[in-house]
Amino acid sequence: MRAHRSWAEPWKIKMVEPIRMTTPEERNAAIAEAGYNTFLLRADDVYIDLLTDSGTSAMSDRQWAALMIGDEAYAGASSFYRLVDAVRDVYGYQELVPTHQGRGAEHILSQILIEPGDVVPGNMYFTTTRFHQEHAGGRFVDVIVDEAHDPYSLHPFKGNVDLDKLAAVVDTYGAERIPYVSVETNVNMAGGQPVSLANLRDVYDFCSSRGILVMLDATRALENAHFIKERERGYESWTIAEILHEITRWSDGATVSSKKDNLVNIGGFLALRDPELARRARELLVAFEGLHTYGGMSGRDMEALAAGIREMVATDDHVRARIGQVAYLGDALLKMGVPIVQPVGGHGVFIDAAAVLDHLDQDVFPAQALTAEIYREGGVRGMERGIVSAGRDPVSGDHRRPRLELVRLAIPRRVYTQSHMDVVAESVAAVAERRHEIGGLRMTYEPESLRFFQARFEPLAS
Ligand code: P61
Repeated sequence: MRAHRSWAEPWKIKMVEPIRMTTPEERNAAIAEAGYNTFLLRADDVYIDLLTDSGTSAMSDRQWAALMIGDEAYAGASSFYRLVDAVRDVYGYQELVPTHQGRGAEHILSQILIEPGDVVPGNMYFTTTRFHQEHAGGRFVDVIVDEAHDPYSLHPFKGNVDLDKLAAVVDTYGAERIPYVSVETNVNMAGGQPVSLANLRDVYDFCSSRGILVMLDATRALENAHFIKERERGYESWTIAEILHEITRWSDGATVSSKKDNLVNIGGFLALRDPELARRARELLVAFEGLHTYGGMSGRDMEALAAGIREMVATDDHVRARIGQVAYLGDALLKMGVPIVQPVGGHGVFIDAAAVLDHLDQDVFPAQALTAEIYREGGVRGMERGIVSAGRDPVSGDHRRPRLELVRLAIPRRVYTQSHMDVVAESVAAVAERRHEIGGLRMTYEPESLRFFQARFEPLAS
């Protein structure tokens, strides 16, 4: 029998950034000061920062070198054209509309396509995506498969669109009220769960025959491609680059936050096939983001982004190691008996806060409380992904009550080591052990939209 062989990252570390462990007293003070919201902590008070995988990746030496050749011309910078080429080669879209980050692209897309009263079906909401759809006068309707709402369903493609649900939405509202279907790759709020190629093809066939566009949120399409290679029959021997092309093939365009797969700290884009749609997008772009050849990024940002896009598909080992690290943390937590969303997704591990704190009602924000407690325990910063993130229904004004009440530990790319993951797992397990001592929270300040970013809380008197 062949001995087990470990994998390792296809890079070595050239530069380090010191981090500091704080004392329990410092952390108690910091989290109280932050209103029990990890978004409001100072990064200096955090030991291992798993708040997000967005804009937190480590760039490669090639990307840093690319920064130096950034062309800062206001119009027509050579860096822009290098970015256009990278997006065409790697994603296969001809029309590039650069934006400062993902939500800039969502804003432009929503404004050019959505009319007041329209309905936008999608495979689970994402906070900023839904905000921009509603801001444009539309309404988001969830058409993801039921399994996505079940933390323990082992369905290999929990990001899939349920075609029956989609057909029912089209029957109810009519195709003319549906400007596009929004399909997210590696669905963030479901736990980083992939969509299969078969499903993408079916959705595209269904929509194109009814004159409905399909717009991908391709923010984590690379990570989705990895799961297709691992789980979908017929693609085992395809390269990640080939699978990525196949993903985007079944769409009319995409919004991308380049702060994730693309390995940069800032940037994003809207990519389209239709030149006329792109023309309309550029008209808005110059008002909201910047000129159509930079859209909110500097020349050096675009240069590093073009390099990041090529680098992410240069070797399949990159994404394998990235997701391998996420799986490592997931396995460690499972071994310690911590309930997490399964299968473990692409960009982080999602703890089932409803199960850990099953003595708390959803109205006292169990995931928010658990996130704060994980920080207090060992300086590890995660993020609430439950009732606080879901916000209120704009019509009824009530809390939306998602079935998933989660704490997300998102892993930045190429930043932390396996030992950091061990420390995180031990720290979370220690919190889970004293779960009965953990009480709920009361919201003391609630912003009107995207409340989770800046809301404040205090512990309920026990
Ligand atoms: C994140 F708490 N994600 O996961 P922008 N689409 C998708 C995203 O994941 C995404 C954007 C669009 C973040 C940052 C963040 O509720 C939150 O470049 C699938 O951030 O504008 C961003 O891209 C938006 C954290 C965003 C949140 C919204 O951590």
